[in-house]
Amino acid sequence: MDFFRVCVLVLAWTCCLFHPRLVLADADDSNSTNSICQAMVPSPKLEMFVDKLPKLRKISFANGKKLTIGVYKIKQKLHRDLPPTTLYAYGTTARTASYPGPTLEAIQNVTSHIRWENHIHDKEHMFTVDPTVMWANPKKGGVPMVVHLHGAETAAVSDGYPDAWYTAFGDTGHAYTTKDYQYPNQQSPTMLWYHDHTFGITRLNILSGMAGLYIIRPKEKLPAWIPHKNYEVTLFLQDKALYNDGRINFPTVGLSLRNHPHWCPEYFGDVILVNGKAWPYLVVKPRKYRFRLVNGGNARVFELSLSTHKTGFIQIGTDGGLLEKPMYVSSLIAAPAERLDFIIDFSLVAGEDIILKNSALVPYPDGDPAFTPPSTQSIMKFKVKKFDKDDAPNSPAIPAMLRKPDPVISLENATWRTNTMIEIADEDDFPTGSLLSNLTWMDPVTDIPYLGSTEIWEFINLTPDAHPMHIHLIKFKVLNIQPFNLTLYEEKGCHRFEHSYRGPGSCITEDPVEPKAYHAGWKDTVIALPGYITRLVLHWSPEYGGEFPFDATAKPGYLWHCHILDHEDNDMMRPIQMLRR
Ligand SMILES: *[C@@H]1O[C@H](CO)[C@@H](O)[C@H](O)[C@H]1NC(C)=O
Ligand SMILES: *[C@@H]1O[C@H](CO)[C@@H](O)[C@H](O)[C@H]1NC(C)=O
Ligand SMILES: *[C@@H]1O[C@H](CO)[C@@H](O)[C@H](O)[C@H]1NC(C)=O
Ligand SMILES: *[C@@H]1O[C@H](CO)[C@@H](O)[C@H](O)[C@H]1NC(C)=O
Ligand SMILES: *[C@@H]1O[C@H](CO)[C@@H](O)[C@H](O)[C@H]1NC(C)=O
Ligand SMILES: [Cu+2]
Repeated sequence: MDFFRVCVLVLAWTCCLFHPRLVLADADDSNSTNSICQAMVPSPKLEMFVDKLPKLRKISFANGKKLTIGVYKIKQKLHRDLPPTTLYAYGTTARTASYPGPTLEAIQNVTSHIRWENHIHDKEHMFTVDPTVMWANPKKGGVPMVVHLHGAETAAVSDGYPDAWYTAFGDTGHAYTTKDYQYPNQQSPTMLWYHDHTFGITRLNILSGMAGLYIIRPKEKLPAWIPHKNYEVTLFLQDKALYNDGRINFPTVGLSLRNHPHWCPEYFGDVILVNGKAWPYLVVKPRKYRFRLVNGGNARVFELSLSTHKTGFIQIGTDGGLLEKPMYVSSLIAAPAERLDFIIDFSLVAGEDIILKNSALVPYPDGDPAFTPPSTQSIMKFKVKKFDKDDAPNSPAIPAMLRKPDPVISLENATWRTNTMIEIADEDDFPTGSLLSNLTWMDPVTDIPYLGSTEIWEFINLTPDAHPMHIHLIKFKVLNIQPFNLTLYEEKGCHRFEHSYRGPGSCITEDPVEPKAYHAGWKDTVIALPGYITRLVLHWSPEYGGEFPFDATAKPGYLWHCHILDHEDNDMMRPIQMLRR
């Protein structure tokens, strides 16, 4: 272990200050009990594209069904040649629990009721908890859990507040009130996802399997241009590192041993799983398919492309629903928790095999090739069938406008909130955490928006990495992004960023520019690039205007945080308390 510690140290010194380098441990070490952060043993070599893409079980809320979903300890095969993997997974029963959990299908404007139960009877988590990172820490042991429906407009008591956790042994967090959650679904049809949000161990719980998809379906029939039924495919992406015996490899040894002996700044796995299988394949007909994708990984950003130039992606939606106009692109970017809704026309590649590839370097965007070994550059394969005279015709052309344009929101009286993102490091320059405006989760609430108000939020990213920022309760749009000189900041420090200020103490050198393509549409999670100010327009109202169908000012309130789970767990998370004017 000392050897790796020294290697990491030397490499970190010789490279840029804050990016620790990856040192691959020897595969012979695969039986060792220590797994070293950012120097994990490579996963076993597994043949790609041998497993079929799993079709996730669907449960519909039609006819007012009330569901009970528990978390259970299960075993599931993640690849043909691997023994079954132990997971904590959601399901209506222990027998049907799966990773990812069942896909829940709600209907727009029809409330869904779910009772979320904890059936994990392990006294200790299957992964190493770092007690120096503040966490739920239940008195009687066990695995605490609490469920957040990501992207949902819902009451705070149903939002999965980090301190509202509970165990199977009766311990609860101080904000716990109920296991019975309600989701009004009064928002545009889109794909959300449910996942764990427990204080300080979200990274462990989601990696262990606690995640699933949730689709809000429209009441009315879909327009004919949207491929549906057999031609709609959901894709849940996650990267994991695995041992030969099928176990998930999560670091037991941290990077900054003095400060956080077990916490790793970013978890990157070298096995890419889709719907719970490593590098699966899907047989498709030579026609259009709609794909609804979420990046459920801890820290890895995916940049998707196809192994052909004959067809590409037609992006039709993002986190919050349909885009106004389709985007014809050859690559798509999804940071943790972001959703993509896109169409691929396979009629242009009948009879061919197409690989869905990943080219993002991580930590995103400048990254390190060592965290992006060849195994992470393939995601899955599409085996496109030849034309058959009995095939139904392809779906009709995609219209130039997908929906009514959004009304323009006036920024006249908007409140500005300026937030910095900083990375803190120990004496050896190993990251020990990241903070929002230099505050921790435990600091008193400072973001107290009025119901119905409009705000402009600025994320000033002073770290070397992109952070996918997630705000609960509402959706937002990106106003603009503005570059500043990060080198100047690192050398001299800058303390004034407000309103594009450019005088002494500022590092801003250029005007704001148009947001990137991946910033388009209604978002609940947004990539804040390093060296940029990312400005958002937030409207603290329900999507359809008027009043929320619940009291949004009620306790315990909401939150915003980085969706790199390893950051979120280590204080890159802040509370929000809504206020009535
Ligand atoms: C690791 O464990 C496996 C199974 O227990 C065993 O066959 C193998 O020899 C071990 N390898 C080393 C390097 O100890
Ligand atoms: C859903 O409910 C909202 C708020 O009551 C309303 O404005 C909207 O028109 C409804 N949509 C549908 C499709 O019923
Ligand atoms: C902004 O505030 C002023 C003063 O209260 C008010 O007259 C004006 O209508 C407001 N503008 C908008 C767009 O709300
Ligand atoms: C952050 O806060 C700490 C005290 O909590 C202070 O020592 C430090 O200088 C602050 N850093 C920045 C960049 O403001
Ligand atoms: C940023 O600041 C550094 C240090 O002062 C300087 O060398 C560099 O030219 C600046 N870069 C830009 C794009 O202005
Ligand atoms: Cu982050």
